[in-house]
Amino acid sequence: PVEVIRTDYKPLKWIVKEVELEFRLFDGYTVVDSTLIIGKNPNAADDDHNEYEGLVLNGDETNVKLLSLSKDDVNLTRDEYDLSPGKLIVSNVQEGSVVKMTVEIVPEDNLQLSGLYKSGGMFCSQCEAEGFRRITYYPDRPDVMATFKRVRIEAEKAKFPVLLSNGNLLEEGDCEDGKHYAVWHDPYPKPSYLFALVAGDLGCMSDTYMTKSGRKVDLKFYSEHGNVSKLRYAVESLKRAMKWDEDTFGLEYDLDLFNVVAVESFNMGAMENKSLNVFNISCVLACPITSTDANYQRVEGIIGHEYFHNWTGNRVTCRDWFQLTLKEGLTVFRDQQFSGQVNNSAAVKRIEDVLVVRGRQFNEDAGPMSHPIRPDSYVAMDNFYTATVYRKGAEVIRMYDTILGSKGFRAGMDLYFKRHDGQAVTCDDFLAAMADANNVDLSQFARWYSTSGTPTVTYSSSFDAEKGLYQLTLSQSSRSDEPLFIPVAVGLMDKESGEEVVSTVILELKEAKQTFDFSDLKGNVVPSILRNFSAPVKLVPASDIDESELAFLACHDTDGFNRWDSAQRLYTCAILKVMGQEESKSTIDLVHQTFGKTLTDETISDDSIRAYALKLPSESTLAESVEVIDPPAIHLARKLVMTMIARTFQDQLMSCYNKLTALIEKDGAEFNVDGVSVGRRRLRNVCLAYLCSIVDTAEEQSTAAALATRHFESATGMTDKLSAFNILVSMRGGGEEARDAAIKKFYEDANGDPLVLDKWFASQASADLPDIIERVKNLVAHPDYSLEKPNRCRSVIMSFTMNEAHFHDASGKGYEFLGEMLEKLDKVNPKVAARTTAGSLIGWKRYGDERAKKMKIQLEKLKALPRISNDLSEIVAKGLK
Ligand code: HT7
Ligand code: ZN
Repeated sequence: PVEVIRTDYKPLKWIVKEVELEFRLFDGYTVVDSTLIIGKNPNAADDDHNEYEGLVLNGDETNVKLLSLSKDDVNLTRDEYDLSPGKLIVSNVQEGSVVKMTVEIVPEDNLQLSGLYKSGGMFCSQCEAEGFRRITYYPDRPDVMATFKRVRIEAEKAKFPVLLSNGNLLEEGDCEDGKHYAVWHDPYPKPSYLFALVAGDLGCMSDTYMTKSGRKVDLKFYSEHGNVSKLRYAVESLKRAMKWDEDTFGLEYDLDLFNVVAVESFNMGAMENKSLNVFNISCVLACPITSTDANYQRVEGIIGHEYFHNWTGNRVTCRDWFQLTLKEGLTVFRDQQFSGQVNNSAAVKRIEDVLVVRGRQFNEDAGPMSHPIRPDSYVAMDNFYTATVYRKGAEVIRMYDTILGSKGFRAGMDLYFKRHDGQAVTCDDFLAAMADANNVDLSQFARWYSTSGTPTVTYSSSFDAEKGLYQLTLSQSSRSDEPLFIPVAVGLMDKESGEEVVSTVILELKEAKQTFDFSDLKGNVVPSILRNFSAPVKLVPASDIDESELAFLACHDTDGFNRWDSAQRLYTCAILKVMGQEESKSTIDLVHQTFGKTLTDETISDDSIRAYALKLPSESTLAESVEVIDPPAIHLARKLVMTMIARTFQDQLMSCYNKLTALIEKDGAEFNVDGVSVGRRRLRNVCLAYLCSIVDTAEEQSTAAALATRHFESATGMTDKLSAFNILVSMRGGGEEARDAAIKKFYEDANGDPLVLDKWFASQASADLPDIIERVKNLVAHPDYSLEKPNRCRSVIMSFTMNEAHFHDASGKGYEFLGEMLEKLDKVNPKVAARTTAGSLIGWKRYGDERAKKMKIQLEKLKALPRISNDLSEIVAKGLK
């Protein structure tokens, strides 16, 4: 495997200016003809030391069979071009040379789902990052932006009535032998990774959107015929996203047609191909019976995300793949803002996003896959579509917004588009636009792009009552040799009254240590630091944590995010003390005070906020707070604290549950995903989880099982049904019968729906049962299980690896099972195998010697596989370092 190094970037000497493609889709194979108009790269100076003189085309020879090649209408013989693994070099090209070729591919055999492949009966493509080279030979890199002048698709009409590609439909018609064709033209030059093709027998939901400058855009959403009605929410989400981007950034859609296609077999969530977005069905289909509120939110967020890429990614793209965060970090930030501003409360959305950063990105950054948001090297680019590039990348963009203010940020965005529309650029170009538009020096801020790891900000304070002076000292430590520019949002709360006396200010922490003064205070204060999670850092006190301050903020903070966060930190203290068998009475008392106040405080108007503030931190979040992770111990301690709280507040929880049930029933049958309805369901389900955690005796088990069963059976939508199911699958003793009945019923109700079956598998793989490994083995032997469907694979294997207490069973059986699965999966879909490994085995160093040894054995076994893929071998090699 070849390692690509960021600083080795060189522009190509020869590029493609225009391209024509013809796809003839046969049963069992596809023929692809291409015509490339070649030009000299204006971005390559004559003295650039290009590696090659000729036209360099990438191609995956294991997937693409070259049938013929010509230059300027003269067939080239084998000695007139250089074909080596991964590359085809055509020499003696000039400005305007015409290179033509014909290749054959077999989409039916393409189980990696990169390039052109089949999902069910339909053809679809996935070209990012380097899939186009699995379709034909081409300069498959993002800095080659060509006009795709004509893309002709020909296929059997009865089986593939819908033929789609990027841009506008130029022509369509019938051919002989029951075939038909369509010709597409995309006026916007684009890199090959944004090319897409779809052919299938699909149903369509159509709508229109009028842009603010009066362009009428046809919106066409395609799926299997039976699922068309489930596209409505995605269509409405798209219209909201189009409007939001116009209102917020002045960005309009630039073609008359926008297509979206739902595909079952897909490696990731969705893909922003120009005017032809392709979506995993899990991110586009939604209906109350099959989708949870979280599913609806995901549809809205990802529809927004892919649409926003039209400007941040497509119109302005990346020069090379090291710049991936340029488009992904920025677009995630944009989709987060969109979701927070449309429908949902901004604080709730912020909590949800920070949970992902802390739960996944911090963990990634603490392990062997740690990398800066702009990585320095890669072997398989697909391994770098990471939480760091996406989520930490979005936090970095958010910091520009925090530092410059929303007006300054908008000015920076405007300048970025003015300078770079139609170009392939770098993260430095983005930073320069932000700096120049605001006339500020952001050179220190640039360190965020090259620094891996999670920085720590330490705080201490003093108060001089006589002077009314409060001094807050912040210091930073990170892997950067020089200090980072960290915006720290701070507010001050009066200790006596609980009122906010200093509202949010942004402190610019630019040195290793800085003291900030707050004067004219009437009394001592409690600081609320890092409000709204203003920087992706760990915040720690210089001395022992003050639990009563946490309880104070959890009850009084006016910043919704920090109020929630303080409660989380307090719960964490309690759980860790229980785990370490330390004296915990005073902490538990504070937890009870906080929980009781949160449950009943009438000033909390949003039930989602209340629900999140009542929930204990997840096991993976708790793992971030310990040196050596012992998952069963974390699991047990969390469970003990949960049950303790549930017993203390059993009556209040039950009455809250009943009150919400009455409100929900009063609303009647109509299903809504507005903030109020979602909040009610969320809070009611949190109450249910607490109530059902009281299961120490057989009698309590049957009581809990009866409550969960009632919830399950009376559920009118998937949110409630799945919440109850997730509880029922772990029932033991007096709850076993209810558990088995629910498993049977959920399966029957699914009636073969793949997204519901995924939930059925995932929930069982996440169960807290002593024989879980045997159960998971049975799940992978189930007739509905398939390694060839990434969603199904994730629902069992990834869910099991996230079932930390059992996956990390001291016997090592969980690791052995995973090792066997990965060996099989790597032969089918190496990209999913690599992702699963990155998310599970490679963090072994943090799990203590005994577990580490056993996890490592599995990595060694994978390393020794005779035909391990590049994708997996990169992760395994990093994991073993
Ligand atoms: N830009 C898209 C990335 C993507 C992808 C990457 C590698 C392999 C398969 C893939 N499918 C989609 C998705 C996005 O961030 O919008
Ligand atoms: Zn994206």
